[in-house]
This record gives sequence, structure tokens and C-alpha cells, in this order.
Amino acid sequence: MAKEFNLSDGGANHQLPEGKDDVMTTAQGHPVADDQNWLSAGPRGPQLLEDHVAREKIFHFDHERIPERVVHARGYGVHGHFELKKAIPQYSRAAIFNDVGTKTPTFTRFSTVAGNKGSPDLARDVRGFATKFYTPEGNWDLVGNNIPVFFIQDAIKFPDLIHAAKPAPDRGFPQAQTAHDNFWDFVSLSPESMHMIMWIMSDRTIPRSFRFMEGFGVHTFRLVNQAGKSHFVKFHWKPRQGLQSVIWNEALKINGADPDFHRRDMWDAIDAGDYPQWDLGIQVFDEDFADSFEFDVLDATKIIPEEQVPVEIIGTLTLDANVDNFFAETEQVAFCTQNIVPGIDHSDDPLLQGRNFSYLDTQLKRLGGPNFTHIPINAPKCPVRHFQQDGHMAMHNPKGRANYEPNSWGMGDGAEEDRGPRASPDRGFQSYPAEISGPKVRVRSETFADHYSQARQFYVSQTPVEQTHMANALTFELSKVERMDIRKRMVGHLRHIDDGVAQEVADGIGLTEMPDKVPAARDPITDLPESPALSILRNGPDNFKGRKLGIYVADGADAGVVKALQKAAKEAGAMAKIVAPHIAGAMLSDGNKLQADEKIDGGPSVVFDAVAVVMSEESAIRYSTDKPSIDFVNDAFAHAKFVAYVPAVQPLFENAGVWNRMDGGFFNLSSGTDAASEFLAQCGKLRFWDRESVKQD
Ligand code: HDD
Repeated sequence: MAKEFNLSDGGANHQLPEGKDDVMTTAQGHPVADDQNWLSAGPRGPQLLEDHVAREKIFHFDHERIPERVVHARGYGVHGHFELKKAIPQYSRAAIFNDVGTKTPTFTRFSTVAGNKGSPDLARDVRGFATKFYTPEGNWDLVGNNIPVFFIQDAIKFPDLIHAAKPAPDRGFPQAQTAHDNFWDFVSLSPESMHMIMWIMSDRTIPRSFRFMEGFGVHTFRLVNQAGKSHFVKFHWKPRQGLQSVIWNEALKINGADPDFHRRDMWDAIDAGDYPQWDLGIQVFDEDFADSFEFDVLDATKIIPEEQVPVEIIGTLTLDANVDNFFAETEQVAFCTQNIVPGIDHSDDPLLQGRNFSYLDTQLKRLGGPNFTHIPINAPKCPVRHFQQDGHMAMHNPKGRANYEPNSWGMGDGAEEDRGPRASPDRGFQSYPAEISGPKVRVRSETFADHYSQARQFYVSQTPVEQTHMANALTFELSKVERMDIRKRMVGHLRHIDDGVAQEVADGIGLTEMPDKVPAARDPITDLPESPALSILRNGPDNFKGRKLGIYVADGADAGVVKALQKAAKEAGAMAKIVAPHIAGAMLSDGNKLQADEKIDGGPSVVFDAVAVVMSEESAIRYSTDKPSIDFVNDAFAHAKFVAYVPAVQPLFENAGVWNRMDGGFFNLSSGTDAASEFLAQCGKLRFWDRESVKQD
């Protein structure tokens, strides 16, 4: 029998399932009699310090927080596995790359960069995409982003970049935004940022969710095979779900409606068994290609276009389990770019080399000591043997007497003792013996000096819709910059990239005269070919799988139409959520009450990929003056979404100002028996872009 809840015991004794040893203890294991009342001298007397139960409880609570990550503080971690589909022994001896079918357990953490731990998910920001592979030869951490280039070329500039992007130190705002003077001052004085600036001003920085974005290792790494031969490599994650982003106005509203939009999306998808997948692609090239390429492959502000070196798919990452505990796993996971395994090696990219110092260093502060590899989420899943010992929170010091080397235990008089581990030149990690020579200097290589050519290539590779979004984003951000000289300096950079976008932004921020071009270290190459792989819209999905349909119903809604929509969504592999004026749901035409997932003001159309509105004329009249209902329809229209409706909604649609503006993105559900499935098929295109006023080609 479960014990009864008893108010007089302060709630200490309720809900105890039978047969379970669920007696509460202190961290020292002492059974606890009462943890709701501090020991005191009489019922109204002073509390006694001797109460070790109370003091331990408060002591531990006082120390619950650890420093948040200095960047990428807001993150979301998920377990999964990587399965090799194509072996590449010719390139790498890494165990995970050698046998087709090998499954390697993984932990992936997605993040935003600039915001603090409590910032909203849809800040305009780069997304981190860090994966820890627990390989049989130790952990490999691929600590990448959803953008293949970076702001700076040398790690020594990183503290400046991050200081400039984070809230200004005097006022402590703005939070999770680059739209302020310090950021644009810094980047406009760092022309190497211009390629990255074009990426962050694109919709890549407002992804629909983590599931619909790419990932990149960014740097050039090395793959080294059994014979010691090296190739250069760039790593890519390609989402099988396709690419998708939201619109800026939508992002602003989603942040209010659901600041946890991205993490909730991932949690829900995995919980529903709809496991997201990414293919791991490699771009492999040799020294000859590196020598002939227009840019330096060690420069992290450059890509190698896929059209020049194709991406070879070698395996698939499947994310299939949410964490059991956010702090233990997502918060304590420690990624380090220096975690590589035999068969993978670093290149001399100066950004990567600096990162290799920073990540290990930061974990010491964040996790409190050198033994963070003892924390289960960070511990390798292969044998670990070394002579390291002691330190804060040591969980498993090596056994035996030998804790140094060389030693002669295990032989002679000490034959019975374990001598401990020995290095293995054959199995062990061998650094690729690259030839290195040169004077010690503090200079940036001349080969890193082209800052605009690929920024231009990125811009011209976008569709007109995407180009418009970029110009709008630049205008928005620079409008928040108070200093006119910074605004002008930025436009002076844009002029090297594309005169059209420079003009649009200049007009947008009210410059009456076009500023001079900022002096360039090298003239840009203006005829780099377009790279279609760089566009989101050109690489979107053609179906609605994994997306969310919001069905707004009110009393009197046609039950057949609602059911047909739910069925069609299920068949399309999409999620259908019912939104209603009341959380208790709505009475359908067949007399049955349909439970709502969201009340209308908690389920605005911005949180859905497409929407349907189904209600009786009476309800449509009733809600035609209801602001959340009007916003639902109006926003769906403004955000170029596909909208399905029944003719009875006319009064609501009229008041929302869309009835007379219905276009090819609207779908009449009374038009035939297959209308719902036809609508869902249409939704596969995700947006009806014709509705956006875009500049023409
Ligand atoms: Fe970094 C975290 C990605 C440049 C220093 N970085 C961090 C994370 C990601 C990246 C995904 C979050 C890891 C997690 O989820 O725990 N960082 C990048 C990429 C870069 C980059 C793709 C450029 C190509 N980072 C970079 C530089 C430095 C750092 C140049 C320092 C010189 N990054 C850090 C850090 C963090 C970090 C301070 C904060 C928390 C952590 O490492 O574990 O060390």
C-alpha cells in the first residue's frame, strides 16, 4: 500500500511506492527523519547549527551552479550513434572509419554562442554543433558550428571578438544579440570577418530547429592512413531532414511565445521516435590541390566549394535518446578540439591551434579540476590506463604500487606487481611528421589576405528571397548601431562584396551618400562561380516530414475535415497539433469534444510550419475580433506559410485582412475529398515565397 499524503508531516511521507527502499538519506548515507523542518530549540526557538541534515541540504544547494560556458552557454545535448556506411582505410586508420557497419556511440551538443544560459533559442546567432564520438581508441570531439567559416583567422583575437559580441560591459546589455555598436565596431575593423558576416546575416543564424541545419568542422584537418600517408579533410554534417530556417519577424515572435523552441523541438522529435539524422561527409584533398586553390586551406575564413571538391558521404549520425539529466550530461559534457584519435590529425590552421589550448583550459575552471574525464559523460568507453593520479574529485586512481615509469615492477623481485601501462608506437597516436621551419614572427600570412571574394561568392549563390533577407538583416542590425561612422564603415566593406546589397543597406539605414570603399588588403576576385550548395532554399526538403502543422479549431468545426487533416499529417510523417480558443478544446460538428494541445494565445502560428483554420461561421464571427485569432491568421500570411481553410472562416479572415489577398499558398479544404492530403503535399515546399515582395532577378 502506498502511504497516505499527510499534511502534518510536511509532505515528507507521501507517494511512496511499495517495496522500494526509498528512504531519503543525506549525501553521507544517514537516513533522514524530516527534511522540511530545521532542528530548533522549541517550536518558536532559534534554529540549531548542529542540524547536519539541514546544513548539508543548504550547503549543497549553495554550490549547485558551476560557471556557465564563456561562449556557447545555452546548449542542448542528445545521445546517438554514428554508423559507418563507407570505409576509408585509404585515407585514415581511425577505427571508426574502417569497417562498414561499425556503430560508435556519440553525444552531440547544439548551442547558441553569444547568449547566456537563459537566453532565447531563436537569437540571431551561430549554432554550435559539437559531437563526441566514444571510439575504441578514445574520444574524438568534432567541435563545429552550423556555418563552415569563422570570424577571425588567429585564435589570439577570440577574446576581443567575444567581448565585442557579448553585452557591453558598462550596461550589461544587449543580451544574445550582435545588433549593437561594439560588435559592428569590432568586425568593421576586422575585414577578415566579412565572409562570416554574410553567413550570419543569412537565415542560417535563425534555423527552424537544430534538426534542419548543417554542421561543419570548419578547419582543415588531416586524415592519416596505416602507412602514414596524409590527406587534408574538411568535415560536413548534412541533415537528412533538409535545411530550413524561419523568418526574422517570426524569430522575434517565437522567442516570446516559446524561448525553448529549439530544445523543445528536439526533445519532442526524439520522444516521438522521429530520430533526426545527419550524413557525415568529407572533402578530401591533397597538398597539390592545396597549393593550386585560390585561397589558403589553413584560413578558417574560407570554404572549399563543394563544386570544386565534392563531399563524399561516409556515414550517418542518428540522435535517438534524450538525456536523463540535463546537468549531468548536457552541462558537464566537455568538448576539446584536441581530442583526436589515431588516424585523424590537426593542421597548422592558427585558429585550430589556439583552440587546442583553450578548450582544455576552460574545462579546468568550469568543471573544477583536472579529473573531468571521470565524469561519466566525458569518460571514454574504452580501456583507460595511465599514471595520472589524485587531484580534485579523483574517482578511480590506478591500482598497485607502480605509479611512474620507467619501472621494473612485474619482473625480477617484484614479479607479482602490476607494472602498469606502456606506450605503444604501433597502436599509439603518432603526429603526422609535417616539415616545419621558419623564423618566429607575429604576422598574418599574405595568403590569408583576401577578405571579400568568398563573401561575394556566398551572396551571389543565394536565391533572391535569401538575398533580400540578408539585406534586411544587415539593415536591421546596423540600424541598432548608434555611431554613424561604424555604419558607414560597414557599408564601405559591403561595396567590395556587391554594389547592390551595399546600396540597399545604405538606403535602409538612411545614408544620403555612398561611403568610400574601405581600403582592401587585396582586390576581390569577382568572377568566382556561384555555389548552389550554399543556399538554404535550394537545398530544402520536398516533403513535410518532421514538420509541425497547427490546426486552429473552434466550436462547430467540421469533424470530417479535422480528422482528414490529422490523418494526412500522420501519413506525411508530420506532427499535427490542435489549437483552440480554450485549452479544454472545441465541440466538433459531430458532437464530440476535441482536446486542444494549445490555447490560441499559447500556440500562435509562428510555432508551426503550416496552419489550417477550421471552424463554423458562428465561431468565425465570434473570434473575428479576438486578437490572438487575428494574429494567428495574419502572421501565417505574413510569414509566407501555407494556409488551409474552410469557407466558413471568412469573417475571421476578413478581419485579419487576408480574405481578399488569398493566393496560391491558400488551400480550400472543402474543395474535394483528397483536399487534406493535397494540402500536406503542397506544404512540402515549406513556404509560399511568391507572397514575399522580393527583388526580381
Ligand atoms: Fe569555441 C566552446 C565551436 C573558435 C574557445 N566552441 C565551443 C562550442 C562549440 C565551439 C560548438 C561548445 C562546445 C559545447 O557544446 O560544450 N569555436 C567553435 C568553432 C570555432 C571556435 C566552430 C571556430 C572554427 N572557440 C574558438 C576559438 C576559441 C574558442 C578561436 C579560443 C581561442 N569555445 C572556446 C571555449 C569554449 C568553446 C572558451 C567555451 C566552453 C568550452 O569551450 O567548453 O574554450
